[in-house]
Amino acid sequence: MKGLVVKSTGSWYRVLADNRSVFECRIKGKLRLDDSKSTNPIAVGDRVEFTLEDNTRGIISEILERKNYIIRKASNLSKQSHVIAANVDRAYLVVTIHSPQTLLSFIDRFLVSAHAYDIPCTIVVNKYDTLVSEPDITLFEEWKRIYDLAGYELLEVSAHSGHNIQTLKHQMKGNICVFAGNSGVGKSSLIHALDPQTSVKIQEISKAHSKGQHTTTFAEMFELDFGAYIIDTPGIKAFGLLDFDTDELAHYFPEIFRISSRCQFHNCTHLHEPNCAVLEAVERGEIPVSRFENYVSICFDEQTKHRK
Ligand SMILES: Nc1nc2c(ncn2[C@@H]2O[C@H](COP(=O)(O)OP(=O)(O)O)[C@@H](O)[C@H]2O)c(=O)[nH]1
Ligand SMILES: [Mg+2]
Ligand SMILES: [Zn+2]
Repeated sequence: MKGLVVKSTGSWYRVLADNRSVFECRIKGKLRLDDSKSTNPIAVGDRVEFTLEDNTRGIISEILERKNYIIRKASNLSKQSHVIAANVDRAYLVVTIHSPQTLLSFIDRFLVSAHAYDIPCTIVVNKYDTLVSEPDITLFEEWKRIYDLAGYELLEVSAHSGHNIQTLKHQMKGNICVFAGNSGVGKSSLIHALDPQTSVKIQEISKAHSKGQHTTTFAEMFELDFGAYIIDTPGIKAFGLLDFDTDELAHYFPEIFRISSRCQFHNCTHLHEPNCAVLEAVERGEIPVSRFENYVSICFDEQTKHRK
C-alpha cells in the first residue's frame, strides 16, 4: 500500500494510507542503513510504500522520491542532519506591519532558505484590520512593491475580520503547507480562522510540548477540514540558513539574479566590482535598498561562518 507519513516519533511512523485508513508503521531493518548521514530516514510528508502486519500496523519498505525537504543539522559540528519535513508544497511566511513589526531582514533570510530548499513561499501580511493610519498603509504599499519586484506573492489577510481567508483557503487546498513567522504575528489565530477544530487539536499538542512531555522535535501533520495539510513543528518557525557558497547567494534573490547577467564579471559578488549591473540598479532604485542590504548582510554572515 501507499500512504503519507503524518507523524513520526523516530521509531514509529503514523501513515495515512491512500484509502484514508491510518496505520502505525515501523521501518524494515535494511532501510534504516541507507542514509547514514541523517538521524531520521523518514520524515513527516514522505510518501511511503508499506505492507500490512495486521489491521492497524504495517512495515515501511520504501520511501518514494522527495520533491524537497527541510533539513536541520543535528549540531554545528556534527555531520549528521535531521530532516524536519518533506514534500512541502508551499510555505506561508506570516508577517505584520506593526504589533510586532516584522523585520525585513527576517523576511529576506526566510525567503532565501525557502528558495534554497525549493519551497515556494507566499508572504501573508496578517492583522490587515489594524492598518488604518497613513504611515502603516504607506509601509504596506512599500512592502508590496519590494516583494512584487522579487516575484513573491504578498497576500493581506486578517484572522480577526476574516479578510482574504477564503482566498488563502483556496490557495492552500490540496497542498501540504507550513506556516512560519515570528511569535505574535497570528499564526495560531490564522489556523483557527482556517479551521477551528484542527486548531484546537494543534493547541492541545503544543501545550503538551511546553510541559516537556515530548522531548523530541519531530513534526506532525494535520489535515484541515477544507482539504489542506499543515505541518506543525517548533523547528519550522524560522528555518535557518543552509550552508551555501556566497557565490550562490544571488541565485536566491530573484531580482538580483535576473540583472546579474549584465555585470562585467561573471563571478561578480555585487559588493565592490566595477561595472556591476546590480550596484547600478540599486543606485537607480530598481532594486530596493533593503533587499540589497540584506543580500550583503547574509553574504558577510556566510563568509564569517566559512572562515571559522
Ligand atoms: N487585530 C488583529 N489581531 C490579531 C490578528 N491575528 C492575531 N491577532 C492577535 O495577535 C496576538 C498573537 O496571535 P497568535 O495567533 O497567538 O500569534 P502566533 O504567536 O503567531 O501564533 C493575539 O493577541 C491575537 O489575538 C488579526 O488578524 N487582527
Ligand atoms: Mg502560536
Ligand atoms: Zn555585479
